[in-house]
Formats: sequence, structure tokens, C-alpha cells
Amino acid sequence: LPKACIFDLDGVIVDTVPAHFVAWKAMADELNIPFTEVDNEQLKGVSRTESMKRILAMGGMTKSNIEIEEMTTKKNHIYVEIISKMTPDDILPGVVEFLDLLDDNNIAIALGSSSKNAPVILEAVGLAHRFPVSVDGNQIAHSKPHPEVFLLGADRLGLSPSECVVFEDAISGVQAAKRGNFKCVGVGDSTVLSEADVVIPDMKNIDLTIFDNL
Ligand code: B16
Ligand code: MG
Repeated sequence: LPKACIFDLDGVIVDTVPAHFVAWKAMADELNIPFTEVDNEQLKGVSRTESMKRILAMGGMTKSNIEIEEMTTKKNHIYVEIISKMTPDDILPGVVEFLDLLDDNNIAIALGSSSKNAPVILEAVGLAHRFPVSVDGNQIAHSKPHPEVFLLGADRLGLSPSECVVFEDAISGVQAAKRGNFKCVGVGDSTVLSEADVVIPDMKNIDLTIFDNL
């Protein structure tokens, strides 16, 4: 068994992926850049500024840093408006049961999210106390696929990457885990997350056998 599990937030613990998509879609529409849920896969796990740059690149556009800052601020207002209504009902199915199972087996729990909104979201859904080690977008210089967020998490746990398993729903997050020498469970579509060591469709009904194939 691993000594710890490090969880991504958006798309693994809470159902915020649709909210990010709606907010980015509003920005893309303003710029007349076509933007679909398939395009959105490329933004998952990626920082706010880098996400904006990727949308502009999809439309073959460039903007000044000031304009990018204005657009990301606007996107975040739309996003925060949606997440301000979050409750424990927005925790993804199976998550609480799996956290309980890890606790029962003395496997440590940490958060590794690119999101600067992570602390607010954890409070809103009532899970802040479940993540004594919590690394988020406010504490890192490099967003996924850079491994910094997970390496900092392992460091705070006092563990090496090989003792931790990362749970991720994003291509960039799986890449970050692998680059940091972590084992990685992909949560979602196995064709999208093919670089993960094992892929599960969602967090429902997971037990400790998930670690058997890592
Ligand atoms: P924010 P995760 C990531 O969170 C999201 O997947 C990604 O869509 C978002 O752009 C990024 O956080 C930054 O979020 O704008 O709230 O700072 O999946 O790493 O938990
Ligand atoms: Mg995610």
C-alpha cells in the first residue's frame, strides 16, 4: 500500500469541470473563438493564465499581458459566481467513502491542485479538514504538467514520490505526476488519460485493490 494519496481537486474531488468550461466558453465566445468540451481537455489542470493563452492560441490570436490579465479576471468572476453556490452535494460520488477507507488504513491524504480557488471550494463542500496537507495554485510557480504541486505535497507529507499515489482527471496532471516519479491513477476516459498507470472511470466503489496494479 502507498503511504499517501495526493488528490487533484477539480474533476476528482469536486464536480467543477462544467463550471470551468462554462466560464472559459463565455470568454472564447467573446473572442469569436470556437471552443468545445474536447478543447477544454487541454485546459484541465492548467493555470488560469496559461489556459487563457491556450484559448487565444486555438483562435490564432495574441493579446498583451494586460489584456490577458483582464480576461482571466473576468473568467474568474464568472467561475466564482458559480462555485459560490457549491455545497457538499457537489462532492463527486465515492470520494468521501474512499477518504474514509484511506483514514482507516492510515494512508495519508493530501491535495495537489492548480486552482487558486481550492481553499474556498474545500470549505464550501465541507472537506477542508480532510486535507491537512493542501497544495494549491496559490503556492506554486509552475502549473501542471510541471510536477511542482505534487513534489511540494510529497515534501510536506515527509515522503518520497514513490511512496505516494496521485489521482488525476487531467492530461496535464497525469503528466505532472509521471514527471515527478509518482504512480498515477487516472480518473476519467482511458483513451484521454493513457499515460496514467491505471485508469478508473470515476471515484465510485474504489477499494484498496486499486493499488494492486501500480
Ligand atoms: P483557478 P485542478 C485546475 O484545478 C483546473 O483543472 C483548471 O481547469 C483551472 O484552470 C486551474 O485549476 C486553475 O484554477 O482559475 O481556480 O485558479 O484540476 O488542478 O484541481
Ligand atoms: Mg483536475
